[in-house]
Amino acid sequence: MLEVNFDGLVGPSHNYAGLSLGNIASATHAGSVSAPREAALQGLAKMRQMMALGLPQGLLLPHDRPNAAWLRRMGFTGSDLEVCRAAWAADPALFRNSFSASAMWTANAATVSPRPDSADGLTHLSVANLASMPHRSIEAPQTQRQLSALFANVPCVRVHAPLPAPFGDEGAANHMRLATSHGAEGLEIFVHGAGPVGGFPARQHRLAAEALVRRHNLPSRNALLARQSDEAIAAGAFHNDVVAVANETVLFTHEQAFADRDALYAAIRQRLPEAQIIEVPAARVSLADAIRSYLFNSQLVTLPEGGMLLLLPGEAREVPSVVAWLEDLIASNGPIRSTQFMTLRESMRNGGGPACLRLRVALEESELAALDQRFLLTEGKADALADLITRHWPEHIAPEDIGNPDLWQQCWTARAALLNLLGFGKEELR
Ligand code: SUG
Repeated sequence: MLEVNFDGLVGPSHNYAGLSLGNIASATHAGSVSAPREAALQGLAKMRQMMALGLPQGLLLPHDRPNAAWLRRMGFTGSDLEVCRAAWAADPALFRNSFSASAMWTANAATVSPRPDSADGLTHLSVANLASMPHRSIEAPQTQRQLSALFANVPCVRVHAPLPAPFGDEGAANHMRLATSHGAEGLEIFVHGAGPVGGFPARQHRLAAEALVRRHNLPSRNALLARQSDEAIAAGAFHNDVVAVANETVLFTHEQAFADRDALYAAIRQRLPEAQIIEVPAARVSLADAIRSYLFNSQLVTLPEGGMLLLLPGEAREVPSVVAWLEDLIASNGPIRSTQFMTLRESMRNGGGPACLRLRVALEESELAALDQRFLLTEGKADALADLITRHWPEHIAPEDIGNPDLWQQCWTARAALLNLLGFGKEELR
């Protein structure tokens, strides 16, 4: 089996509205001027880099924004434009939720249990409900439509509807899988919070984690629940993937990521003796530095030629404790052999690093061929996308622009051009 990364293409409405409580980057940059065109090109460059490494790459599409359908459910009436005008006039804060490009962070699109782990031999995907944040709770219907289209002709894949609110489920960002290889039976770790910490919400609910284990048909030997530490949430780790990442046998984690790390490590070692836990001590990299640098929000990938690569955000190079630790990591000759840095500044300023921007799915070669190929990237498609983004995505969005109908129209037109380029009908994914 191989692992395919599906990155969220950054949408034309990418902006800094400060909508995510507990996400320090989002709060810090609230009210700044965004650069959607640059943001989308930065994300595309990361996808190309993955392909250059010899890894298959897919993409998920930006959602329809502003989301008039959602505003209509909130009681506004008329045409899409009329609905948006009325919503902006009545409640700009509500409107901003409908304008967010947050679907770009596809690590929050769904939780994926590949079929070697499930008792029924099926690959299970559960669309995340993202119930904790209004702007993110809007994503589920369009995400479900895209994932259903993507896997429509792959027989052993089930796409499940989101879990019921209020049990917050934020998808793969709080899920890690350890296995001797992508195709081997694996151990899945579901990480959850336990109530608000220091005014910040715990976005993944324990009951949601338990429900995912049940509906994905995971036998108890293949599933573990772990609680995020309160220190991590209070320091700004609003998702577990801000403080830990796993790939095959490696768990790369901060010392303070989990509430009871000794019990977790012991359970992992007991079930998967091959597991290699690379723990970064707080004495080397503080939680604050880990979150500032997004060290753990890196993509940890197995290269076709063997060995693992850590693909980090450029910001990690600006934090001396992280740089020093990475030097020692590479010198240690462990499973992580190399590092690369990507510029993802626009997404990072909203708290989205390399790992947030992708959803991983382990698939057989034959399943890869059976996917809806419109969601797979090739060099030629990447060139065409870059050209389309350059022509249609706004260069900048300032806070006051968000109420401008010309900008709404530009976003709708840009998305329509994208759907057309990739071969989707106008209403196919709405
Ligand atoms: O949910 N930011 C996202 C970032 C998600 C990162 N994903 C992972 N860690 N996997 C969030 O907090 C900011 C939007 C704004 O403020 O406009 C935002 O939604």
